[in-house]
Amino acid sequence: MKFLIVYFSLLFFICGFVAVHGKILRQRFVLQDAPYTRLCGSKSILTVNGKFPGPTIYARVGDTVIVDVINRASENITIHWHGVKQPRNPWSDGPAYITQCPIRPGTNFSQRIVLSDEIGTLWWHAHIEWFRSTVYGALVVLPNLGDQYPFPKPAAEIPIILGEWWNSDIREVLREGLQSGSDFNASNAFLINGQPGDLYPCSNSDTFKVKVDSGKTYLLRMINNVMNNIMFFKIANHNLTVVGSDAAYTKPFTAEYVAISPGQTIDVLFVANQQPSHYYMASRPHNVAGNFANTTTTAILEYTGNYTAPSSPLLPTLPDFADEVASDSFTARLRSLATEAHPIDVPQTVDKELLFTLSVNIFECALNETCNGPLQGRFRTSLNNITFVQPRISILDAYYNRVNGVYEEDFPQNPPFPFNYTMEFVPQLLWIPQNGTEVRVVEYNTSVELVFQGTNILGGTYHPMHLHGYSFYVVGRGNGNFDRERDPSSYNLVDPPLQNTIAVPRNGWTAIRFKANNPGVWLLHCHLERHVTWGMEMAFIVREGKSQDAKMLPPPADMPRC
Ligand SMILES: *[C@@H]1O[C@H](CO)[C@@H](O)[C@H](O)[C@H]1NC(C)=O
Ligand SMILES: *[C@@H]1O[C@H](CO)[C@@H](O)[C@H](O)[C@H]1NC(C)=O
Ligand SMILES: *[C@@H]1O[C@H](CO)[C@@H](O)[C@H](O)[C@H]1NC(C)=O
Ligand SMILES: *[C@@H]1O[C@H](CO)[C@@H](O)[C@H](O)[C@H]1NC(C)=O
Ligand SMILES: *[C@@H]1O[C@H](CO)[C@@H](O)[C@H](O)[C@H]1NC(C)=O
Ligand SMILES: *[C@@H]1O[C@H](CO)[C@@H](O)[C@H](O)[C@H]1NC(C)=O
Ligand SMILES: *[C@@H]1O[C@H](CO)[C@@H](O)[C@H](O)[C@H]1NC(C)=O
Ligand SMILES: *[C@@H]1O[C@H](CO)[C@@H](O)[C@H](O)[C@H]1NC(C)=O
Ligand SMILES: *[C@@H]1O[C@H](CO)[C@@H](O)[C@H](O)[C@H]1NC(C)=O
Ligand SMILES: *[C@@H]1O[C@H](CO)[C@@H](O)[C@H](O)[C@H]1NC(C)=O
Ligand SMILES: *[C@@H]1O[C@H](CO)[C@@H](O)[C@H](O)[C@H]1NC(C)=O
Ligand SMILES: [Cu+2]
Repeated sequence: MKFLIVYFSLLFFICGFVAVHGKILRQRFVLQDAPYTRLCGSKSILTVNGKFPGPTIYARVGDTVIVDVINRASENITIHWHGVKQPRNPWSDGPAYITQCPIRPGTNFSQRIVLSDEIGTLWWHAHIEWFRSTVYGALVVLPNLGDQYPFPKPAAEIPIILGEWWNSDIREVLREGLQSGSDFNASNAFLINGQPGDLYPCSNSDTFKVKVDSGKTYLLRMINNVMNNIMFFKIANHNLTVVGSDAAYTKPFTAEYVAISPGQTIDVLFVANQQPSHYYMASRPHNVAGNFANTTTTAILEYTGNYTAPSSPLLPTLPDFADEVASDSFTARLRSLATEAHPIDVPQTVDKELLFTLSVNIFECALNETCNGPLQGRFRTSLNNITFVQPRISILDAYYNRVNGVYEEDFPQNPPFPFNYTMEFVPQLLWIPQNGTEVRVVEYNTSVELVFQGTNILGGTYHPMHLHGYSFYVVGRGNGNFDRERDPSSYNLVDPPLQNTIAVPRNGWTAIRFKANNPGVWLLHCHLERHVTWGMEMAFIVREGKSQDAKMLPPPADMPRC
């Protein structure tokens, strides 16, 4: 009896303290510079374990993965575990100067990736400068042993990671853009699993190929790590059935193509039910603003068996790059599975209503400088008219250790100056934002509704918004200005999708809800790299609750220092 009590209190202590429910796994990530040849040229890129894309992490629901990140590269680095909520553990989240200082060359940091209810496909990527262009990989969260998928068991699971490739050094692309104030150079190619496919110059041998057996069902775990575009994806002659997104199951729906945001994951099934042959899978950007290359990346689906393959596989017809309806209507079809076995928990009431505008702006050029952005100024971006200025130490460090002067707590709950956000010609007086390192403080357990409102300043575009530390329910979306009187009546509070990244339509709005039950400092940002670079980010500080399991864990001893 005594033994049992000790055992139970020990168990309680362990669970209550580190919240471990599954297994503890361990993995080594060695950051290194590696030479790489692509598209008629060679350059040095930053990689993990010399691989591009980096290693896939496999885990099961509720596991904790300890990743020893060892920086043997020439650059400061941080790694973010995209879509992992990290309950009470913001220390390992990864965004540079938000939750940690960079891991400097020659140093290391053991990060704890604490999974809870995530199930399906997630991923990891560098979260500093533009290094995620080559430092990324998949994080697959399988069901617990003995649990089934809520869809037909696939014969195989195939990761499809979309990427974007520049022939130049990525540091130069970033530096040049920042210096000139103009848009960044367009990329040279898009990639599927690190390969451009054979429609680009010198790329015949650089094509990802998948073998399939006639009649079988396959699961594609799609991840969009493209830097600056939503992507369309399609397989010639094969329909796709969406079954999950952002590590949550969805109500299955069949589509001829997928539209996937940077930061988003989508799990799709397809059946190899066509004439045995070779078929292209293809992906190309959806873009309505900014520099981009209208090019197509391909992979090849090859049926097994004895047949004569065509000299060139069939290429699917993707939606036009400017087709906003094709992109929006796909995103609008996502719904949570919401069954007894996979219930959801949408906040039905709201304690805090927030409205954030998303704008592309300009700064005037300094007198002694030359700028090539709009109106001879510099591109900036903002949330509620504040363009984020990176602090010198991490906000989490400053918050936890009460260091003054690093950030301010005045991030506005509503736009500081309401106007017709989607009007055709926004007066120039409204184009210039304000500098700030501003956070929004939220009390523990608050039920938050956040409405993202696109603006038409400098033309308007879509914004894939990503929140760290949480998944959120996407309860509503629409065109034009959000109307608090009218629009909530059309919310879906029954089976809204649970996402960590959501594309807010151009000149439209999107409403999300989440329960602020994960204390810490959590970044909110657009997942278009050009927009983050120009300042489209802010952080929430979610305060601790009273009970022990509502408090942050203490910082790890090997936390990098600035
Ligand atoms: C990390 O660095 C510390 C200090 O240099 C060293 O003691 C430790 O062995 C390193 N850990 C790993 C996993 O390399
Ligand atoms: C960006 O594009 C310009 C114009 O084509 C070119 O001169 C410049 O070298 C490019 N920069 C990089 C880093 O590729
Ligand atoms: C794909 O779905 C569309 C509409 O749902 C249908 O018209 C078409 O026949 C399907 N194609 C294949 C190859 O199954
Ligand atoms: C974009 O590429 C597609 C496929 O190559 C082509 O059909 C289309 O005309 C291109 N659009 C523009 C505006 O270049
Ligand atoms: C493949 O089919 C051809 C023509 O039908 C036949 O000559 C050949 O023997 C077959 N090969 C195999 C491995 O079955
Ligand atoms: C312009 O002047 C500011 C201060 O007046 C200085 O910080 C900046 O470095 C100067 N820029 C250039 C390009 O000389
Ligand atoms: C806002 O601007 C749009 C586009 O010009 C216009 O259609 C709409 O009527 C305006 N809304 C209001 C409330 O003025
Ligand atoms: C943003 O703030 C700047 C500086 O205060 C102001 O000039 C501008 O009008 C504001 N824009 C909006 C859209 O509120
Ligand atoms: C905003 O801050 C940046 C430094 O991050 C500075 O270069 C710029 O001049 C500031 N602009 C304004 C309008 O305050
Ligand atoms: C959090 O809110 C829920 C109601 O939504 C309540 O049942 C629970 O007790 C609250 N927890 C804490 C720690 O405040
Ligand atoms: C690397 O990070 C450290 C710590 O913040 C900083 O002092 C240093 O300037 C950074 N190095 C570069 C090249 O950005
Ligand atoms: Cu954006």
